[in-house]
Amino acid sequence: MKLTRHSGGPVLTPVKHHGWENRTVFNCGVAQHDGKIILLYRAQGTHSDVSRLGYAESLDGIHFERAPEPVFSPAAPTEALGVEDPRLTFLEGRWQMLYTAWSPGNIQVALASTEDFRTWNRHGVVLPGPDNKDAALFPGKVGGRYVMFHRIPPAIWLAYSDDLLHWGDFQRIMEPRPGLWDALKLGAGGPPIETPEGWLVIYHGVDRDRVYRLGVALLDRDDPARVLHWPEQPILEPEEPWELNGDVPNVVFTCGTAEVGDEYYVYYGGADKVIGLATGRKDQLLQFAMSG
Ligand code: BMA
Repeated sequence: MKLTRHSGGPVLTPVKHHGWENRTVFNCGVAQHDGKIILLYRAQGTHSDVSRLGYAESLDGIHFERAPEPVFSPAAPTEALGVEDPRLTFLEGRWQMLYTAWSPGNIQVALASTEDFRTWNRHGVVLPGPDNKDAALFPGKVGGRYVMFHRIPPAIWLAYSDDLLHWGDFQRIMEPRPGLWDALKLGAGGPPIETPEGWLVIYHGVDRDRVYRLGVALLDRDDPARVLHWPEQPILEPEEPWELNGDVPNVVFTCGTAEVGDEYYVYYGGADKVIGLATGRKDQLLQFAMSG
């Protein structure tokens, strides 16, 4: 099974007259809020490598209106080099955003929360570096605790918490698979999706040629450290010109999925420069996940 690309090409591209997003717009967290699909996306201008987060909203998931200014920018020494790759989960009555906080020599996981995507409570670094990223919160407690994915190279890990701020009980759950397309390193995509069969994870894998592809796995509902199914084939790989060439070549990279009717809408960065959309029937993706 492969995801199907939206036929109109990327749904979001850099804007020439916005200095903060005239070079790249890519990896985006996804929220479904007030009948809209909202993307909080990573953006860079040509004047610096620092990433900020832009806001775009849509009624149909395809045509987006964007805010003229970033809605979240670096505001602490821990994120002096940029705020990157947000993942959004609704918990405790607010949108919780885990993101990569980048500062010299340190890549850490930070948390901020919001009700309106404009005003933020910044909770600071929740997982220290020197190299920890690709963090996403599960959409509910499991066994009475909050759970998150994170990535200490090269594997996907879980961490648990009672209050979203203090994390522990770290568990390494998905390792690179020698000889396959995810042989070098892995990272979770967006929050896992709850299904009757378990937690559906869409993740990225990197091979020795540094090609980024997307794949799926299914985790046990009650003990997500148990990987139940893990097919060998990817569900999306760079093929389009704007996935093969951009700011970083050969990359498809997701931070979130929306559920629209009987389909998943997977939003992803193409070559670290534009945002694409690929969709798949829910039943087919779950069946594929369980085939591995
Ligand atoms: C990863 C992250 C992503 C990026 C990818 C490909 O390490 O930094 O934000 O999309 O590399 O460059």
